[in-house]
Amino acid sequence: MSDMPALAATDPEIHGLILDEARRQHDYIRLIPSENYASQAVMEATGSILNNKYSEGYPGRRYYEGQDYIDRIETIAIERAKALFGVQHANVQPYSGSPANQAVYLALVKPGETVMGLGLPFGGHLTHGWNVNFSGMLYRAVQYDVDPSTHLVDLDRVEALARKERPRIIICGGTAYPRIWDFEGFAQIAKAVGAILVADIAHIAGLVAAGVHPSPFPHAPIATTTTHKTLRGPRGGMVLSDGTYAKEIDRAVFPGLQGGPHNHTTAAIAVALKEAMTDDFKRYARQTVANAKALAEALGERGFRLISGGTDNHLILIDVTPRGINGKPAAQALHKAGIECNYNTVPYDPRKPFDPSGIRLGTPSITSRGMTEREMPLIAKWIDRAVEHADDDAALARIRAEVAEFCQAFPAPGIRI
Ligand code: DSN
Repeated sequence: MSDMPALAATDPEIHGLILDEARRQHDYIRLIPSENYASQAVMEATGSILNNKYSEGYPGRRYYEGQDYIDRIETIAIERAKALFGVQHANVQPYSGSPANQAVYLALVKPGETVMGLGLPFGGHLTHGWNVNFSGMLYRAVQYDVDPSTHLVDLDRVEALARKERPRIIICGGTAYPRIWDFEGFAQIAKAVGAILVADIAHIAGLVAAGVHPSPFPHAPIATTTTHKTLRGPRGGMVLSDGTYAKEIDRAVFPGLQGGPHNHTTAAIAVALKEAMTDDFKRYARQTVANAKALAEALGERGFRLISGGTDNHLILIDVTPRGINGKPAAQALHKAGIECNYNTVPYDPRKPFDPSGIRLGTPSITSRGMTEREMPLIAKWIDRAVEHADDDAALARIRAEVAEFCQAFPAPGIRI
């Protein structure tokens, strides 16, 4: 991070803030499950001269000249995505996960038609039909939930809702659901009601690519994803499909929704997909899940209330209210202690999203730094101490110092301090 001489000369203020953020990312235990550390190779592609080129259209069908190398880059990204996820069609142009979902809606659903997804308070995403999002405004959104006692998606409840509401699409996937998605079960329901199944695998794409979480394919004809979470690429999105709706999806991304693709991001996605094909990445994905399980177990032993009782993937959702604290002050105390997470609603939360009952933790970033099950009890101990001493700034500062010292032993990919 120190070798940015032009930036330092042109804009020392921004340069300094980037260095500060690099230091922060290095010295914190980063547990936000949607974040990661992209590799230096991904960062170099992201920061490359590809930023300078406009390329509206698709490889071989562009509206601007000078696409010889861009076409090759986008074709490589597409082919790698197809190979890694075992699909017939991939669109690598969506700017992120929300635009990827938006493109699928635009391709398949007419305004006013019914869409069905997991409600935001139960771990779904805004774009799965939540009322303040385009998906809940332009479409008739119906939302399934999780079982009130197990906090698991109950396919009987999903099926009953689907039979009653007859949605055009059913979305499965979420942002705060710590368990395995039964894509096959969802596909049976979608088939029974004549709906198209769309799997949103933004959080778990890296786990799916590595075979650590079941694949939505061949059960779902379409999956959307971001590229920067467990997949560890640049900030971007993809729509993957069996090809049935390839034309509609491509038209929806461009020209339906977006203009020129971000070619620097496309190249970085290609690099991340190449990295994701390696045995190293498979080990990384397995370790991410092993770490989440070990951290969940250690937190459970310390009396934390884990939603659904644990985790099958990279994330952990905790109701902290039995500890006499709400999610927001707990997350703020953890931040003061050098541990970064986000506050989050828990299923059937009586509290509001801006000050909910829970916190959400995840292991993609710490696993990228080489942490293993060995380190999880210590991290759980710090979390426990920080929540216990949430009002004691001196105690939090002591943890913060211990955490910063600990982090020095685990190099963060893409960050040279
Ligand atoms: N919902 C965000 C997250 O999971 O953090 C991503 O859109």
